[in-house]
Amino acid sequence: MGASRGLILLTVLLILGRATGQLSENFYSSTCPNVEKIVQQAVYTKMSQTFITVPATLRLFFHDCFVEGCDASVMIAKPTGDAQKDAPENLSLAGDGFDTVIKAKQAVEAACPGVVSCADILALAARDVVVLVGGPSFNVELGRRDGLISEASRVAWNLPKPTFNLVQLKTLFAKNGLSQTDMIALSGAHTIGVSHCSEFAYRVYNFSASSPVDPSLNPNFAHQLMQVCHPGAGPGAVATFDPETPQIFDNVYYQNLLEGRGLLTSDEVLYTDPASRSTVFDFAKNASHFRRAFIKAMRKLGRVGIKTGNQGEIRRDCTTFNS
Ligand code: HEM
Ligand SMILES: *[C@@H]1O[C@H](CO)[C@@H](O)[C@H](O)[C@H]1NC(C)=O
Ligand SMILES: *[C@@H]1O[C@H](CO)[C@@H](O)[C@H](O)[C@H]1NC(C)=O
Ligand SMILES: CC(=O)N[C@H]1CO[C@H](CO)[C@@H](O)[C@@H]1O
Repeated sequence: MGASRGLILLTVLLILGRATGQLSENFYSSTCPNVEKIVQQAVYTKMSQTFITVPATLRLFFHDCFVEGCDASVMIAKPTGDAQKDAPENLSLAGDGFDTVIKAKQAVEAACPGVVSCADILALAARDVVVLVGGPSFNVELGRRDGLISEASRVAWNLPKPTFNLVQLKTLFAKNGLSQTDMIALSGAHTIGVSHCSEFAYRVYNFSASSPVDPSLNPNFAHQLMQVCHPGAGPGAVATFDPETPQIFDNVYYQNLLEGRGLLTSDEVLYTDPASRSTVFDFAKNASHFRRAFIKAMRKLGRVGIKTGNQGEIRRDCTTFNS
């Protein structure tokens, strides 16, 4: 193909891309050129106050994208108490994730008012927290608009449950355009952060089973979990997903699965099910394979259910709709 025909084709593709509502990495290059630096600075400041910023922000991005799409609908607070974040399935999203986005938005508004969506700020912040704890860096596509719907009642069937088996996990991720490999790579986010006992204690205290301890659990690990989640432990009791390196974004999560040290059923099943085992094994043995797959999956996650063009709005305050 001649160079000029190639150029015309490229131009046509670019125009079509815009028309069909695609994102682009340089979306704010003329309207808010420093947006990435501003968000990164706000994330860094927040993280130096509390480490919870890191897991909380990453998880918030996932929940935002899986319910209504990546449109900051998870950020909305309503006086009626029936916004997305109020659903029981928000599984106690830590307040520091919300606070990170609110602080970053304030800093961005001071430089370029009314231009950058909360959805894009959350996507940037999710990348930044991963980088801050040793995870892979990558370019974030931008141009999302903020959504106009946030309903608690629409959360339940859109988020995975910790009791899910491989087919259930695969089905839900496929509904969002994510492959089994994407799902396994994104589950690697469980290399940081914690879970409350309520999400997994049944794996060590199931008194209706002939053996109350899930046989796929490593016996020593099961013993630790029984101590953390003993029947007198309060509702605040938590266990780290990756007890080895809970504050480092590495592939130890997968190495733990090989040893029966997956905290949730939905973690361990990735290794116990022969249909996904080889990918877990690969990520456990080769950190760069995991990092590459995680980047690809995060960029795909960031395209789920996006609003572009004149859909939605650019919220002034991330926690309320413009009115
Ligand atoms: C594959 C299906 C998934 C299931 C069933 C699941 C479930 C859970 C559960 C039950 C918790 C504990 C919540 C609590 O007790 O406070 C949790 C925490 C967490 N999840 Fe997931 N998750 C999944 C995928 C993901 C994905 C794709 C990401 C991000 C890319 C993610 C990021 C996190 C993080 C960072 C935490 C720790 C939060 C904290 O320490 O505050 N998870 N997840
Ligand atoms: C407990 O074990 C029983 C018998 O194996 C099983 O049917 C049930 O689903 C288990 N409960 C939980 C919460 O996993
Ligand atoms: C990971 O895989 C790449 C090729 O995909 C290879 O070059 C590299 O040596 C592997 N690293 C380890 C630690 O096995
Ligand atoms: C951060 C946040 O809004 N968490 C809420 C999650 O849902 C429970 C009720 O199920 C609320 O009590 C939390 O405040």
